[in-house]
Amino acid sequence: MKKIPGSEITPEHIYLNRRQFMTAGALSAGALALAACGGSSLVGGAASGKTTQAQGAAAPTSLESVYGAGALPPELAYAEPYASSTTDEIGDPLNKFDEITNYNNYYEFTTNKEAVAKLAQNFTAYPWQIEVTGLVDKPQTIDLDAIYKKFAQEERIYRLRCVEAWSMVIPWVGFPIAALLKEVSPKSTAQYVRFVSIMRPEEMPGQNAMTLEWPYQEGLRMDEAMNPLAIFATGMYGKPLTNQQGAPFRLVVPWKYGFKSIKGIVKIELTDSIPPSTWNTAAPNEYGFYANVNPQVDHPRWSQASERRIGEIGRRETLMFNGYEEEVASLYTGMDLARSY
Ligand SMILES: Nc1nc2c(c(=O)[nH]1)N[C@H]1C(S)=C(S)[C@@H](COP(=O)(O)O)O[C@H]1N2
Ligand SMILES: [Mo]
Repeated sequence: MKKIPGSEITPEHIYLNRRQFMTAGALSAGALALAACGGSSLVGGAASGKTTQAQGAAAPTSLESVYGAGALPPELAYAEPYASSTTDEIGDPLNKFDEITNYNNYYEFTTNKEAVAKLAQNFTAYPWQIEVTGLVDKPQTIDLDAIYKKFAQEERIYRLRCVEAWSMVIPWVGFPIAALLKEVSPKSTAQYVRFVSIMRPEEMPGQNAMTLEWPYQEGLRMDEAMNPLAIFATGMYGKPLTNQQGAPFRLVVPWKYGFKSIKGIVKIELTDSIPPSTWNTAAPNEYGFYANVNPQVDHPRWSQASERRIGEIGRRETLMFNGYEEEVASLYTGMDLARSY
């Protein structure tokens, strides 16, 4: 057995202990000062531009300049990429910061994975607001600053498995979807959660092409969204998300194919009917609503039995539910996984 029991995963390997973050924050204080002076590329995406303005004696940290002073817990304010571990909970090494930020699927910019980073450089990710609406008692539009103040950000090291059969191990920073949903008091009639990405063709050249229907949309069943593994990510390696990763706010659902992990979310709607999802709409015979990682159910055009881990030679076997079977299999009891692809 490669895997450790799920009961051990949560407290010891997935949740980042606040203390560890604080220790690392203290260690990287020197590096942070250097980054502010050099305007270095250590801070990616939207953050790097603002770093230059942050020079001088009373300069805010790069993260404060992005999120507003005090918006982010100080222990998360790293200049250097930081993760609490060098591997995930089954011993797979983390992908490098540069690998994760230079090989991306974000069709709003381009279908060329290696060109997303550059095209996304000038995207305006801050300020940002998210509308939470639909079958809830307390609909609201939440500012990103408020999200940082309200929800403790924690590290989650997850495998990301794209339906195209490549994968990475990524140390996200974020918080459970369940925490945000609780805040808006879902009505008992709410059965699904719909997520909608930003529509901004003037900054997203790919939206001027008809590659997909815009804006990008995704959905989860309510119980899937409430599962503790499902998170909203706001950062990675202890830094804010880069634009190419879907800054400033995206979904990460590690047991499902990557296309479910929608980027640049501006709207969350609770509904009583199954929400449309972009890839399912584009090719319903190839991409289902569930999209659970399953090595036994092939894509019509390729095998899903194995995958190419970015940075490695050769292939790895794909794990059922991407290795999170113990945590999520019970969500699908009685369902035909081959049909509910
Ligand atoms: N809005 C939006 N979200 C998206 C996509 C996209 O094109 N647009 N691509 C998806 C796909 S196919 C994958 S594999 C992951 C990739 O995330 P990464 O680039 O951070 O690795 O984002 C998903 N989220
Ligand atoms: Mo993907």
